[in-house]
Amino acid sequence: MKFGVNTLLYSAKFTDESTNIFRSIKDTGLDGVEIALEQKGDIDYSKTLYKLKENGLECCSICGLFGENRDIRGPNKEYIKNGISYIKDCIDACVSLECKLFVGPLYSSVGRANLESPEDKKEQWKTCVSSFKELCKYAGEKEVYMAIEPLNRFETDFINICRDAVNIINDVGSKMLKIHLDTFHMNIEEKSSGDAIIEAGDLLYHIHASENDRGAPGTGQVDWKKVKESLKKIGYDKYIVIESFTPEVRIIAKAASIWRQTEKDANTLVEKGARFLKELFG
Ligand code: LER
Ligand code: MN
Repeated sequence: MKFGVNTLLYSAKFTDESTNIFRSIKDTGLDGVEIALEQKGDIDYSKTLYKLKENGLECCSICGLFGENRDIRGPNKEYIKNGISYIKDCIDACVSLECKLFVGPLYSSVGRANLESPEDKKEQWKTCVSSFKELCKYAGEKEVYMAIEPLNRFETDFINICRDAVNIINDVGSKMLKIHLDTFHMNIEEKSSGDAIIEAGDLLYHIHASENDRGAPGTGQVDWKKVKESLKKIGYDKYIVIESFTPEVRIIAKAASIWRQTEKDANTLVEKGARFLKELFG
């Protein structure tokens, strides 16, 4: 098992200057950084890779940011095109950063949570499967996996539970598509986070560790004991990435509905979370 942190804890937009957080990330004993890439060209990949290596870290994953106009489930054709081209850019970024995994709610834009008719939903599912087929071909050529993250009901109406992710992966039928589970979302949507992890099994390629209040892992109501037992049962040996937010990063605070401080600052949060997770998983 390896541990990392998502850069959204420190800034909304990751830039070349953001690499100055690597030293303190390394000091908390973490192994990797999940870079939230807003768009191609935001960073010099070779400089970032150099800075990661200089600090004894790796890019464990790139996480996608899906605003309203990036949406591969349609029906808006322009949004589908934007979504596909952005995901391909992120896959290219993974290659440049020597990283094998692109993660997040790739299937739709975050915050799109509507009451769709069954017919429209069926059509969107078909469109999404077809977009994923094209993307999986590209991902296969680049040898980068994509792991899709179910989100809670307030952030999407499309893929809320692990079963939904398994279903779309089966329909796409590619080995490049995997599952990414987030303890915050599971805590809201699953009957049991432990059972969801078992259901994902070998398809589970990524975990976001986040409390029920989006604070430091280990300080809230998430059933970490069950999470740990299930991860052990399936032999999970990949990354657990702390994804938390503070009101300091204003744009993300608004997007993730973070209205109050759970810790003094981002560094305290990541230190607490890292200590807890490392102790838990021994
Ligand atoms: C959003 O709630 C989330 O969990 C992120 O990982 C998705 O971008
Ligand atoms: Mn997440």
